[in-house]
Amino acid sequence: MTKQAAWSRRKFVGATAGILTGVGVVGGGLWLRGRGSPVETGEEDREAGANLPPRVVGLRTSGGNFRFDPAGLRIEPGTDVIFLNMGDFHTATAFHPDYGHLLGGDVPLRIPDGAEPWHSGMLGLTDGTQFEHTFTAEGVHDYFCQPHYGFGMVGRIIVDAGPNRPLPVARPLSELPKSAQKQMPAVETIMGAAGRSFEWAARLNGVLYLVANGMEAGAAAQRAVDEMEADETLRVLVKAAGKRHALAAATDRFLEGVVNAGDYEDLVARSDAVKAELRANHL
Ligand SMILES: [Cu+2]
Repeated sequence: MTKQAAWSRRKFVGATAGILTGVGVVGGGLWLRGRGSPVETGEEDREAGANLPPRVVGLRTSGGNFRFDPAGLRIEPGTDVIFLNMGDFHTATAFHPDYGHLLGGDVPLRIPDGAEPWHSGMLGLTDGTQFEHTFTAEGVHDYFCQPHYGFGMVGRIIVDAGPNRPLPVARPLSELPKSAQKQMPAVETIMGAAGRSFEWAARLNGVLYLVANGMEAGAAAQRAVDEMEADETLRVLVKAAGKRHALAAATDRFLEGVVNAGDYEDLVARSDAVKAELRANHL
């Protein structure tokens, strides 16, 4: 199931109100964990997730470096993922033999048997700036960017049906070029502690996405990313994932800032303040 996502101003307002509620739950859970209290269950994680911003994978170009941001993501069955072009021209395309023509040869199958393949089209050139796909099949879904495959622009989304299921198995990396092997996150990375930082990166992109779509559609996403130095924000947050209580607190304030910001300049100022605080705490 594939559709173009369009957020109206009204949806934006509703969604940001939801963010505030969701963050209270998640932030509280993380604080408890930081203090050595019982770890929240996957169920609670899922309930909290319902109120969070959408998961958005950025398609990025920075200094000759082409990448999906985040490169890995763990989701539950039925999750919509938005692929958002944040500069240059990119695609998000499943590794599936149907798309062999896009790479001038054979493309190996690297999504689960029977899963629906997807191809965004050329975002930023012919098919708009964003593409949405609903992931239903359990397992490892590998994908690539057509124009930047040679630079190793690949990503991995794992659909995980819960803690009682076996660890997902990826197809061998040896069938991919070296550059792609280097950028593909390991299953263990996505399923382990680092997966949490991928999740936050996708949610934070989701915030930027909502803000951008609330202001003006399309090109505003690029402006939001540029002006808020999202790259730096994400890097700092990912690095902070080892200190989760601080990460949760900072993220709470960042998202509160999004909800309460008077205008775009105010939002940027609030974002800068959170980043400065993270830096001051050596995160
Ligand atoms: Cu690309």
